[in-house]
Amino acid sequence: MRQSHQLPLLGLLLFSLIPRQLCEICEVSKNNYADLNPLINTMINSKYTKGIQAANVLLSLRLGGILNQCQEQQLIQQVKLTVYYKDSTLTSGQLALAILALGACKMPDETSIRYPKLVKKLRNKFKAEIKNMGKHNGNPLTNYYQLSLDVLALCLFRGKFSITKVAKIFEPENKNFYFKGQFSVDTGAMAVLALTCVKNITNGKKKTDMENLNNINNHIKSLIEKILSQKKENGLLGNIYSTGEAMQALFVSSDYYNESKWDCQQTLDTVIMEIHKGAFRIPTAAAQILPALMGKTYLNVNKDSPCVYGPGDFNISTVEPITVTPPLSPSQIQVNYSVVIIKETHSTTVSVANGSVFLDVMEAAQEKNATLFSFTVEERSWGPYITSVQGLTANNNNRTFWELLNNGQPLDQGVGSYIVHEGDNLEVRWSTY
Ligand code: CBY
Repeated sequence: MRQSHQLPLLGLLLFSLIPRQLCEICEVSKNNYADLNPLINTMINSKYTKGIQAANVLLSLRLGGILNQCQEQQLIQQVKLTVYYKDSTLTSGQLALAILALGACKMPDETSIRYPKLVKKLRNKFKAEIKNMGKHNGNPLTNYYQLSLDVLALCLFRGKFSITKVAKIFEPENKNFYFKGQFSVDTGAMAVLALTCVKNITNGKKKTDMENLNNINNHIKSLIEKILSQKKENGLLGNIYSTGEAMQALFVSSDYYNESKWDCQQTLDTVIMEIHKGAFRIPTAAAQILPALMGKTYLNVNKDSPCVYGPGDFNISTVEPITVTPPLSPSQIQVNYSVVIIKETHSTTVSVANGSVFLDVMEAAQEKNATLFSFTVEERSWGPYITSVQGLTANNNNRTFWELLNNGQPLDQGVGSYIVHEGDNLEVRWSTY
């Protein structure tokens, strides 16, 4: 009799001792905020936060409540300059990101940002994306990651857009969710955030709204399934660089999957390990992972909610970010490099200093033979991006790009960050995505 009374109590005690492994939002606990310092240092101290990169960084640090007002002012100034002076050259997603960053929260004496004007500009850029899809076989000017940022910003800042059109564009089987047949977790995650915002502001009173809501719900469910199907054994979602945004998507859509399908803590532990290995040395990479680690998502952007200022729990050093690269030994290494255009291959072997990146190899090859190995490069938010080789230029209208490979495998880093090793077989290949 007494025993049967004790059993439920024992059960309760055991249950409370089980660590909460499965959760809707898991985040780094305040005691462990030191784990985030490398990310914050990379963002705050980077001399390389140029142009629109500052928007990524500002958005992230504001969501985390990490900046002090002086640091915030500096970044805001940089974003404003980019928006006002580079306006016509900004892509739709870059403008969307700038709006999200500027309006992430409300500063005590905020007056000067004219959101309606910015939002109208974004609407026009979004329209141009759709128009391009009509003209060029369903291919937008940029890509679906940026169209998702557009819809997210339009939705959060009360811009006009057609919900019916959004429901139609973001059909999960659309080719723009895939690169070379592989589902893009980054793109899917951003689309889930955008669609969730649209869902939240749509009331199902009218019949068309009901239909749209139904479609949007189905899209979110299917995108979440696709994201979870890209979960790796160590808990990463897609690769290390898509995991932060995928976590955000999973946070806001916990009604759409069974909690046994995702062990958030495992994902978090792997990401923390990667932080210490130096995986997030690019400011944009650090900016994209941080919000999720602090339990925040881009849906927390709210231009009417007061900004939170730090540093509270952070101990930010003003010294340079620690570089984890081993001290460069003066020795040279040999690597093979090829340019592949359909069936034509041009190869060479070059010698570069130990610790060099892919771009150094391309430069060395170009110096050896400017006809075969000439190339052009453009600065993007993740660093240098190869736009043309041998005068042949990548083009979004026909989904062509210069793919980077080593030993036949596509790289998950760009030319400015992939560190080459002795004997690598590097390749830039004319490809379609
Ligand atoms: N941002 C964007 O518009 C980019 C969106 C994005 C989905 C992005 C990844 C994800 C992100 N979080 O930002 C993206 N890449 C796209 C859309 C593209 C295509 C660009 C053309 C277009 N339609 O807009 C394309 C051509 C398919 C592409 N990425 C190519 C490449 C290769 C670049 C090679 C080159 N020519 O220089 C490369 C290196 C893959 C390869 N092996 O060739 C590549 N991308 C990589 C590795 C990445 C990751 C970068 C990781 C890193 N550490 O540098 C990426 C985060 C990203 C940037 N691409 Co793309 C994806 C990942 O690995 N998780 C919005 C804007 C406002 O900033």
